[in-house]
Amino acid sequence: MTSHALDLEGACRVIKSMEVRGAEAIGLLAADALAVHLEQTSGSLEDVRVAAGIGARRLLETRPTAVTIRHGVRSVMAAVGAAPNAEAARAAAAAAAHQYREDVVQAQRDVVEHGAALLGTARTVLTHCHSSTVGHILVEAARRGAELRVFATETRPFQQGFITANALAEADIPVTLVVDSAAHRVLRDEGIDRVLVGADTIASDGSVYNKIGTAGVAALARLHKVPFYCASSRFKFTDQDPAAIPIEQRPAREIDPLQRLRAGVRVDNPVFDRTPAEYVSRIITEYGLLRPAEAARRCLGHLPAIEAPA
Ligand code: RUB
Repeated sequence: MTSHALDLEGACRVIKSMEVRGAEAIGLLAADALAVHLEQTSGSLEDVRVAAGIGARRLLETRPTAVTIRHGVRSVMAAVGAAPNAEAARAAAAAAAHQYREDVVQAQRDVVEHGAALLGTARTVLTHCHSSTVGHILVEAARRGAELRVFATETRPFQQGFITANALAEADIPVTLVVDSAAHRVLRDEGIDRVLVGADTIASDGSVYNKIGTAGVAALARLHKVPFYCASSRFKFTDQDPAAIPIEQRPAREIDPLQRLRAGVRVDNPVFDRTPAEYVSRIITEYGLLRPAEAARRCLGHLPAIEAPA
């Protein structure tokens, strides 16, 4: 599937359904989809701006925790806001989406470089969920000769651990899939020397919002004195008040697809959690390995100040 082929509603649908998932991918798709939507919007500059505002809101609603959608959408909105006429606004939106993609891809390359160097020659790693950033780090480290052994948690309820496990197997990296509740045993018994996860959002205090269960793995890593690393480019950082970062709730059927529960049983399905900064040894950024608060300061300092979408 090429993201460029999608209209706004199609993009919202595949992001919401998680056909396209992972913070980086959904931010890129959101920026592209908004630009394509504006290319298809005729009329005055005011018409383009109104369409941009409505489209931005639709995209932001799809997966509220991931700040990458906000960054992608804001890049396009800023370009539209600065344009003198409708035609220029449409062209600027397309250019901004393209630039956003280039910047995100380059930043991830740099993160991967630092991450692969961190892993060195031989490491046993535990990871949670599926992060494209972590996946690329592991593959690159192996390509450079690291004799990796990876444990991947299943990641209930959506089971993104299967994506991680299959991708690593495809790259000939020895990988073992475990259920989430095995994290304690694995950290205690399997000689894990690094935990490595991705991020959906990182707050200015350095706390990491990532797939539900990440905070538990981090607490267990602390218990077992295993360093816990998060791999993230600047495009995951936000200066929003941490208390205001929404945690996405997804439908109960993702936990109970066979509908075995009786009426009256409540299901709580928050799909991200917050790992406190003190549980995070270092964040692997494009600027190197940094302590969480320093990573936030550096990364936020390199993000353009862009007005929030209307
Ligand atoms: C995915 C998830 C990933 C981050 C980072 O959650 O939590 O760890 O998004 O991924 P979901 P990436 O499956 O609900 O989207 O490194 O690819 O940006």
